[in-house]
Amino acid sequence: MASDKPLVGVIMGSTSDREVMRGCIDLLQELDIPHEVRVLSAHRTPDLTREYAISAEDRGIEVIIAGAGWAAHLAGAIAGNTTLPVIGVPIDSSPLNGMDALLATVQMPPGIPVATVAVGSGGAKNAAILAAQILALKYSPIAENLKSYRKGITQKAAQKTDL
Ligand code: RP5
Repeated sequence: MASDKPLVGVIMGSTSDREVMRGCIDLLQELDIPHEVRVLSAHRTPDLTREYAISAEDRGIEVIIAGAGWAAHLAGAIAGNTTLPVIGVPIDSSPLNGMDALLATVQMPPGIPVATVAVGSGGAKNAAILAAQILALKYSPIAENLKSYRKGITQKAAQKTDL
């Protein structure tokens, strides 16, 4: 992209979520989407989380991706404080293997949606692609990168049809 100003805010509840969210960050990089990464927690740093959500739009952020495990209120807490699209990644860091995070992230009350992707690292990657698809409506270089990426995975899958 011509500008390096972050369009996507990637936040996660703990530094321990970093490995799962790595795929998301790598894909944003691969698709050449300017982004920023922060560790924020709905429970441990509620004031900072609210401040991040409230200020994101004015700082030029257009999509927020929030990954959290256990009682994962991070994406919902962000969504309640901004009208930017929020994508939630339920992280499989608890003894319930992310089922708790999935329900906490996806079951938002009417009016405050969180676009929830799959649990764990697959979901983290899809969060980056979904963010790219939202941004591609406005930024043609991102639309082009997305098309090449899709072509790549289609070709790779097609090569694997003979066992
Ligand atoms: C959540 O609690 C975080 O998103 C993380 O998945 C989980 C555990 O955090 P740590 O105790 O490892 O910092 O808030």
